[in-house]
Amino acid sequence: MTNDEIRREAALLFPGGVNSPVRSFRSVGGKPVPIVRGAGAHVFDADGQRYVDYIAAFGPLILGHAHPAVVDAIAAAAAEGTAFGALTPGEVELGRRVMQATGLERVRFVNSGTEATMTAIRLARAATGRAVIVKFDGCYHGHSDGLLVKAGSGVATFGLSDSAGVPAEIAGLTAVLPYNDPGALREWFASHGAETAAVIVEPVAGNMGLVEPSPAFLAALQEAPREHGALLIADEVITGFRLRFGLSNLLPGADLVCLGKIIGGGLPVGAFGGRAELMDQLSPAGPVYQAGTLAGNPLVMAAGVATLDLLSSGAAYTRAEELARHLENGLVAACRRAGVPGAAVRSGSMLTLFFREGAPRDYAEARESDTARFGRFHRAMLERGILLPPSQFETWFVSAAHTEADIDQTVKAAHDALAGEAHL
Ligand code: KE4
Repeated sequence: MTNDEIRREAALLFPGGVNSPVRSFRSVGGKPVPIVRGAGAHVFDADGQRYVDYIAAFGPLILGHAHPAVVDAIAAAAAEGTAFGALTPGEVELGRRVMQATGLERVRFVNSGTEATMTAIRLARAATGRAVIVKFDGCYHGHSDGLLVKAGSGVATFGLSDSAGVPAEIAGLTAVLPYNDPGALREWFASHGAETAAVIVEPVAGNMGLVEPSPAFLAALQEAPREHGALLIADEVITGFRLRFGLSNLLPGADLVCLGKIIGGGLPVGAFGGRAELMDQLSPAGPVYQAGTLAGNPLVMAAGVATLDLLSSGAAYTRAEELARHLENGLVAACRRAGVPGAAVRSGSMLTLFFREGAPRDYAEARESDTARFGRFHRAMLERGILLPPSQFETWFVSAAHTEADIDQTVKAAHDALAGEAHL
């Protein structure tokens, strides 16, 4: 099938022609690119076009596509059976590695980041006997009802539904505060601390584009909830095992941590963990129910074990970060030469190029970016064989499989793409 044939048939089968909205390319214009194969840092569409890939499946593929050791591990596991609905050695193998690298006393595997954050919130509500959750504008924690909430009119207000189908009664249990605003967080707790079960936060925000936390914000996150008997949930679905071999270490005081993406090596996964006295409130040890037919699936566990074993030496992080720094510098130079306002924000091997002056401190500032320019840039880069995440508000991922040649090709493409932009 060609790109067009796949798109045509997908449009008849799936709402919006995709199985996850961002893949539709609607926010950048143009048509979604059907990918048929990946190898290392490259992916290939159904028409045979090769791209240097910075989507990386939105984070899991820090080792690149189809790493032989990961593919072999999945194949070997599959040959023994794909699912048992029973305890398996693979869960123990991956669980041990996750706990050794993160220091979490207990962990539970689920099938997505959404399930991880949804259940961590349920656990926090049970542990505190409180109902209210705090999240931050621009952070995304998956699509469970209580997290599809947008900021109200004021600075720190109870949320409004951000999706049809989420009743106001549910949205109203989630407060939405500005990211990187320690004052707003402390003010919230001063007036609503007694009813707040937990705060959930991305230690480095990856869903408004990459926005880094200020030290004062990190401090407030670890002080204010604790002062009021609330829990801190660190959503490390992106940052976990991305910035280093383990957690980001930006929120060491978190009571619960959510993981996903990298720990499944590209297969469907989520996980959450924390102190035993908290986690042991989960069924069947305790009264908080959560379950999943394919939780701890042996193929996912095998892919995760192979991935973490390849990451554990730390060499992949050094390599990926070095290449990402090279890309960051090249993008900044390309914007400067073209006279285009641009800010490259990088944390380890993840980065975002914002078409605005200066790195945004929160979602309001990220939204000031020239998204129309990003759409033109995305299409121009695609024409030059570079596949970027199809939104100004997503994060680019560099893998250990990228090469200097890939980065040079990307930087040259950016120069060419922006040169054509300067007059716009
Ligand atoms: P999933 O349910 O998509 O596995 O994970 C939800 C999630 C939770 N927490 C964070 C910090 C996340 O970034 C995500 C999902 N990330 C998006 C892209 N940034 C997934 C891409 C998509 O929705 O197609």
